[in-house]
Amino acid sequence: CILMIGANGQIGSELAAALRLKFGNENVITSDIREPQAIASGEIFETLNVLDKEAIKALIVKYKPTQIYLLAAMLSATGEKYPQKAWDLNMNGLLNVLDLAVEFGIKKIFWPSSIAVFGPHSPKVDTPQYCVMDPNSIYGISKLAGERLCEYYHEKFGLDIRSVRYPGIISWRTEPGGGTTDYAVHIFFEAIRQGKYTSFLSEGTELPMLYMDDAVRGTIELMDADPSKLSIRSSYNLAGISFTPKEIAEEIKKILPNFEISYSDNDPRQSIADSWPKSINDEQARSDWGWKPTFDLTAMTKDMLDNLKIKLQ
Ligand code: VAH
Repeated sequence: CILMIGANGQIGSELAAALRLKFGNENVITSDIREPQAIASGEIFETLNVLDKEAIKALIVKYKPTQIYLLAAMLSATGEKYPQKAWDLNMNGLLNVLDLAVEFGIKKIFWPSSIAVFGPHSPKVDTPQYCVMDPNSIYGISKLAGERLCEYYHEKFGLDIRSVRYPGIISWRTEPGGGTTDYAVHIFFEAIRQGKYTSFLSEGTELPMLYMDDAVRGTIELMDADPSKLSIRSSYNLAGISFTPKEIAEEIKKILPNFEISYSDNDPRQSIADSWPKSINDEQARSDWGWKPTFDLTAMTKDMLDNLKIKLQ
């Protein structure tokens, strides 16, 4: 079975749903620091603090998982408010899972990295798999260190750990919390709720993004891939669609002509966004395991608004 740690978050909640569909409810044990609003019948949930190594061990002994997905982390914007807590959660949470995976011979591990591992001196356009990486957010620093640990545990202990550098993820089922790319989710919610949105990132701030459906499918494809094909054991670049707040607002106006966007300035998240790439080269993932995104800006915008019209009515 699969043990998922951090299953209530933006990615965890949708990855859990996809894994339940693929493997059955009884084979997906979800966990997070607190109970979710609702647990559907047949779903298995355990409260778990990823910093409590004994508690993780107890769940491994109880359920004997063959795979662990570690999605618990503090994202970039919240991390800048509580850097020590972000480092502790992101690093010691990962180390607990890595050590227990070696101790119990867990077959496969998934751990998400982020385009936040790139920094001011990384190439901004078509950012390659390998390049200068000088992240200056505690979140990015913890993800870069995490990538080094993943590769080390693979080389030294033979751990089959797999990872992708997610761009900003766009989804409608669960609102994200504490990220810099969250504007690109909130804009859709506000477009339906208010017909207008004030962006905390400037109109020309281009960032790499990926629609949740593509992110979930790509993650499962990576986990299903033949390990001999995987040349990267730090974390794979993944690319979807790069756009600016201005461009996404224009796309929304094609469906909601009265939508209005405005911009606030000197938001602390602007400097985080400015340190990140504008677009990502994901050639290695495409050639190693056949990665390919399917949603473009138009398709993503339509899917988001169609679903939010129902969800928010
Ligand atoms: C964040 N959504 O904004 C996350 C992600 C690339 C962005 O890491 O912190």
